[in-house]
Amino acid sequence: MHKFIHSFTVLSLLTCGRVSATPVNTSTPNIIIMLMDDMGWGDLGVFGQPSKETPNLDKMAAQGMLLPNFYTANPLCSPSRAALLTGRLPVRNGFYTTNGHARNAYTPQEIMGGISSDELLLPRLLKKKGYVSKIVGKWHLGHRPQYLPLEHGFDQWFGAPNCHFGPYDSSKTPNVPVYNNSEMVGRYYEEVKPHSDLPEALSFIHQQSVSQQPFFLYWAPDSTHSPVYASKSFLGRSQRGRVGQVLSWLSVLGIEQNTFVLFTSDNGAAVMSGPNQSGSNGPFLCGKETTFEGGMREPAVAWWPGHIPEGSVSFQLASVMDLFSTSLSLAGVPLPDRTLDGLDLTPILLHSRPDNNSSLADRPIFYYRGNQLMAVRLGPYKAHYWTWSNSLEEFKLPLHQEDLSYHF
Ligand SMILES: [Ca+2]
Repeated sequence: MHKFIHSFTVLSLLTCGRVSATPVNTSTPNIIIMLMDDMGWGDLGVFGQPSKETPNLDKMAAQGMLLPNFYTANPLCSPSRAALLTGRLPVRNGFYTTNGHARNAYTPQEIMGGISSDELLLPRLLKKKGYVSKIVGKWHLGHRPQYLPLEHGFDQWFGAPNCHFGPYDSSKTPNVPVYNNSEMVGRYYEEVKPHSDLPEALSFIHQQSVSQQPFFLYWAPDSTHSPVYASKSFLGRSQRGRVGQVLSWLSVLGIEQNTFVLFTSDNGAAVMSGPNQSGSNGPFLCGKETTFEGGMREPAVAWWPGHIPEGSVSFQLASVMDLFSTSLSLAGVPLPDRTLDGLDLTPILLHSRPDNNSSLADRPIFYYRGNQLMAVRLGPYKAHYWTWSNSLEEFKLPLHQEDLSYHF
């Protein structure tokens, strides 16, 4: 109950104007990565989709930088998230599968494995500069105790190891557990509703603002992943508001000029769940699970008032893996001594000088599924080496067998 009272207080402050300003400390700016789930490139109004209304994201882009050529490292949740947090391709960090040619790694609720303990995740490295890190939302890098977020550098966690699948009514498939740090506090649809993450994020930001410790918030709500619901306050309305509430909260606390925010998605819209349970990939072909543009190209907006030029657009080829190196650069933490696939985007984000950095201008984007290199993009060109489609034998399988082949 205490948590909900505190969350209510935090939300109430949003309407009460600015509170005391925290001194700007750009040497260790706060870092917020907003990672949506299965949101497509075409789901943002700012990209021209006429049937989408995303006023807060459009405003975020107007105040920051739009990145139309931003990519994931894999068109499925788990390997994409592993790549973001390690700065490495799934074939390098080990989060991939080879069973089923060019299928994707994925962590269903009954999986035994998870992210390797040999991998260095972003929050662990940020700790070198005193950052306090919290993940709010979906983890999806393994649900066994040794794979959970607090074992890999996060200080706090509120969320679930998997999607909000269900609701289930069978004891054979119970609903997904939800954790507060290392303690399970309930299950989706039973004790916890899928839309419970925002107060946790706002409360964490407030706590860190008061303590004046730099923070890393990895906000990974999975509300845009099917099954899709609308909470009562948004039912029947197309306009969302949660991103706007986070940004407004930074302004209320007076830390907006000391907080770097990057909004993106883990993979393209799941057009196979359409039309009612899927987003839009705009003009791009196919979607989630594929290495066509609809599966790999993600909406992306960078925001840092006073540092990122307002209303700017960069066509730099960029990747979720760049968020690893970029965050370390912003925090002043040296890159770890290992092969990384992400690049430091700060020359693009902070100065808009892509022509001055040839290493960024010439970088390729690799499209993998499993350990199969499917395609490469370099500059305006994309080469497809291999594509995947269902076999005739698979189409003949009963539906439940087809689902199993998808998972593994
Ligand atoms: Ca996803």
